[in-house]
Formats: sequence, structure tokens, C-alpha cells
Amino acid sequence: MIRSMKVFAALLVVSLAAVAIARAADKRPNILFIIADDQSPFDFKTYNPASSLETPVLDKLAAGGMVFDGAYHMGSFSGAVCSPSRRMIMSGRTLWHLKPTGKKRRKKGRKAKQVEEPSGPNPHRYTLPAIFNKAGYATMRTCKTGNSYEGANALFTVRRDAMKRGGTDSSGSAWHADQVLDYLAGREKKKNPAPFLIYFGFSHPHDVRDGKPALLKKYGAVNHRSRQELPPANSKAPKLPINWLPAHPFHHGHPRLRDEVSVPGVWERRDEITIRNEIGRQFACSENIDIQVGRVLKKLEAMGELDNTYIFYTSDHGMAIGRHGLQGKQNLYEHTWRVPLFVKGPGIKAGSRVTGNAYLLDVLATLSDLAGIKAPADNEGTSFKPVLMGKKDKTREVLYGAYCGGTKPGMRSVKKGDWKLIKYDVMDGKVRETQLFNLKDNPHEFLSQHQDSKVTAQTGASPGAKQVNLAADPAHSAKLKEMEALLQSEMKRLDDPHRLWDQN
Ligand SMILES: [Ca+2]
Repeated sequence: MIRSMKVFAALLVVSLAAVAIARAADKRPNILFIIADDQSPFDFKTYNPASSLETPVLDKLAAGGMVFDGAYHMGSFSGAVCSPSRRMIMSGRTLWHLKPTGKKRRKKGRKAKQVEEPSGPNPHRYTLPAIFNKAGYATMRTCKTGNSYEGANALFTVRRDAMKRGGTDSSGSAWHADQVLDYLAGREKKKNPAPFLIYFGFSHPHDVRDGKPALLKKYGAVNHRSRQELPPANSKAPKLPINWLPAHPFHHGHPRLRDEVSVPGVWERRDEITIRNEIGRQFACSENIDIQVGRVLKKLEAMGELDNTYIFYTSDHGMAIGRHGLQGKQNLYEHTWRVPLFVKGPGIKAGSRVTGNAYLLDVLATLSDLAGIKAPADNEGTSFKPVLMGKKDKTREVLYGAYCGGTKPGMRSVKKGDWKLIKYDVMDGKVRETQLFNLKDNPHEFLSQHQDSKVTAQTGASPGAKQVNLAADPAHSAKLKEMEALLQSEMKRLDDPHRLWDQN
């Protein structure tokens, strides 16, 4: 009897201690991670003051926290750039270390693809939801379906995924916000003390960019359906991007690529009316995302949770829509390689702006760091919490990018300081091109084609003589050589399985 009372007392002490730990853990920060689908940083006024997109909520979020000028996704070996990008976010793995799936490996006569989930027992134990669940966080997710990391997505305790790319509240972005609001209302009712990780994803502005009527009207656009006719010209439509071209100067390397030839509303057209209408649709969808984010932030404020929440806003990758004569997300120009990234939360100085040099694959390490959770064993990302806390300006010096979803070995980029190299080795050796840019002098990556008077008459741009590809300029031959060597060393370091025509 005495012995069992002693055991009971001991158990009581242990459980009281557990409650005390849980209470202490209540103070851990919440995380609201917001991710758009296919959105260039240059759509936002924060990155491009000439843009006509209005996003007052996100502008306020950016102004109340930190803006990253150098946030990138590492690339893709598939036309579905979303897929590896989202896998990198969930796993913190670098591009070429995303593990092949057991299922695909077993398929006869097919080579293993460097995509999908890892195989073996309990394969998703190191992913974002798994480690936050384990640490006692309440995890919730809403996002589009498909082209993502199913094994990880399924681990969120509450999951409300659906493809919502329509022009109404029930078929568009409002639906995703409704899921978060509903979840927060439930949390309020249950008085759930655990901090939350909410992965708040949108299916927009990804094509088909069907906007809501009032917003389409505002941006002078229509949900264009006819392949035979142009949409109506409208002076209210957003201006052409400053680095628009009627065609890319050489083949992008991915024949019959869906995003370049068959996106409804654009197809193979790059004319001014089509592109301006399409950007109007993109902006209508993006302003709607802004409105929906606003609804959720208002709710968090009403619940008294806002001040203890880190809010991230980003996209899985950027987008061309007419820039450089391209339409899709399968290129390594800044408009597409980069992503928007705004972060607000405890300890982050309002109005701060950094280079950052962060990858989306750093998100796992960063969120873990902010929550006081040890980053998982196979994470390869670097926490950018020190950047958020104002202790440093950037996470790394060199950035590497790849696109090889089409012909191999594909495109590669490397960036260090103001200098950026892009190389194209595509179409079975028929296209071998090198571009060298100084992004400080030439932030829009103008090419000689951008100086054509017919082009400048439409874009209103006036590129200087030196705002071109500098790869052939003898004045920069030493820099070119340095960047070529840097690219090759990054390819080697990151286990890129390919080499370009002029590499060892
Ligand atoms: Ca995407």
C-alpha cells in the first residue's frame, strides 16, 4: 500500500512537471507559413515600384518585418517546378538529394527519377509536419493538390487540400482562407494551448488565372478562352514588363513545354495585348490572395495570437509571363529563379531589408530554429534566423540554380555578389549559350534584343549600352572565368549529375 502510494506520488510529480513543461511550451511562437503558387517577386511593388499590383496587406506585412531581396528556389529537374520546390521546403534537402521513390524505382525498364518521396520504413519522419508534430505543435495545412510531397503533406494533423483556381469564393483563394479561419475558430473553441504551425497555401495565381470579376475589371483583364481571337485591348491592363520580348532569342531547351505553348489564355502568343491581359489576370488573382491573407491576419489579431506569430510570405518559384519572351517558370532569370519573401514576427525589426541569399530549402531549418526544435538529421538547409534577428545580412555567398526538365544537361546559374552566370546546354548540343550579368548595373537582365527600338517602343525601357549580356565582352573575361569555375564547383558540391559542354 505504502509502496503504491509512493509510486502514485512519484507519478503525480512527473505529470505535474509535464504540465509545467507544456505550459512553458505554450509560449513558443506560432508559425503561419503562407505560400503562393507561381508568383514573381517583381509582381509586387515592394520589389518593383512600377508594378500596378495592389497588395496593401502584404505591403504592410513586409513593412512590419523583413524583406528578402535574395530569396531563391534551387531549381528543378522536371517541368513541374512546383514539385521539387515543395519537396525541398518540406524536407530541407538540396535539389539533387531529393530521394527517389520506391514505387518508381520498382517500375521495370524505367530509370529511377530523382523525385518523389524517400523509400524505406517511416520515410517522412524528417519532414516539416513530422518534426513539428513530434515537438507538440498543432499542425494544419491547406493548399493545392498535386505536384507536391504527398508523404509529408499527409502528416499535418489537420489537412484541407483542394485545387482552387476558380473565379469565385468557393472555387478560388477564399476557400483556402476559409479553411484556416475555420481551423482557428475550432482552436479558439477548444482553447488549444499548443502553438500552431499553419501551412497556408494558395492554388493561385497559377494558371488558369481565372480572377474574380471585380478584380479582373480593376486590372482591365478578362478570363480569355478563345485561341483564335485576342482578348480585348484595355488601357487599364498592367503595362508590359520592362524586360518583355516578343520571343526569347534562342530555344529555351524544352520542346513542347506546356507552360510555353499551351497555357489557356496565352498559348504561343507573346503579343502585347495577350501578355497585358494575362498579367491583369495574374494581378487579379494576386490581389485576391492579399485580401484572403488579410482575413486570416485579422482573425489572429482578434484572437490575440498575432504578436506571438511568425508570418512568412513566399511563393514556390517565380514566373515569366512575357519577360524575356518567356511565359513559364522553366528558366533561371531573376523573375523566375527568385521568390518573394517577407517575414514578420517577434524580434524582427520592422522595415528591415536584406540580401539574405536564402533558399526555400532553408525554411525547414529556419522554422525549426524559431520554434526551438532541433533541425532533422538529414536537413541540408541553413537557418536564416540570424538574418531575421539582424545578426547578419545573408546566409551564404554563392547561389546555385538548375533547370533541366527538358533536354539535358539543361540550364544552370550561379550568383555571387552582383555577378550572375547562366548557361544553356540544350537541344542536343544545338543551343549552347552563356550569359553574364552584373545585376547591380543590369537588374532586369536586359539582352541586346531589349535595345531594339521596336521593343523599347512597347516596353518604354531605355537600357544603357552596357546593360546587356557581358559574356562576350573582353573587359569581363576574368570575371567570366571566375564564375564558370564557381558554377562547376557548385555543381560538384551539390552532386549535380550533369556537366555542360565546356566543363571537365
Ligand atoms: Ca508552382
